[in-house]
Amino acid sequence: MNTPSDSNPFTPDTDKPLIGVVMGSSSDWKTMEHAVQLLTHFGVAHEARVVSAHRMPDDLFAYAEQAGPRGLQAIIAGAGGAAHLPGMLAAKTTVPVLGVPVASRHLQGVDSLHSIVQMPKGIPVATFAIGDAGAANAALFAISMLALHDPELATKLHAFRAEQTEAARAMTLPV
Ligand code: RP5
Repeated sequence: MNTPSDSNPFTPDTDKPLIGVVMGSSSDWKTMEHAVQLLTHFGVAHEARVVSAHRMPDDLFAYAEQAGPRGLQAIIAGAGGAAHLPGMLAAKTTVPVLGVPVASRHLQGVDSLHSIVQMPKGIPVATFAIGDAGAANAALFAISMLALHDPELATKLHAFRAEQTEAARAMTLPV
């Protein structure tokens, strides 16, 4: 069976990634890099790679089957259009799957959102907003889950929230 490709141009695998970031195509990177940037910012061990549900289904199954044994705590999966990647990962692993709908060319990601969010009862995918905000929030959600058992990470997360609050309070309007 094929294993997930390690020849893609994205972040190099760490020795022991806690979070897997996968996407259906390199064209999803502009969206999914927002998740990777936050994981990097918080110092969370992660990996990022292309795992296409339709173009490399054997790799998808292998990735999902190996996710638990490899120690992944969550998988952030982004895809656009007929976005089956998050749901099929969730079908093959009990590692939490966080789905990110990528904006599609013709339907602006509404198709992606519906494809990811409308899972059948029994196979959950936590679904986030379409686009950059969804990718960033999926990473923050994964970080929140890890922070439950990592006080140092929890402190960083509180500081991040406090910075955001201060930035919002400092906002001015042109009137
Ligand atoms: C999906 O098809 C991918 O997640 C991507 O959003 C979309 C288009 O892929 P490309 O044709 O740009 O490779 O599988």
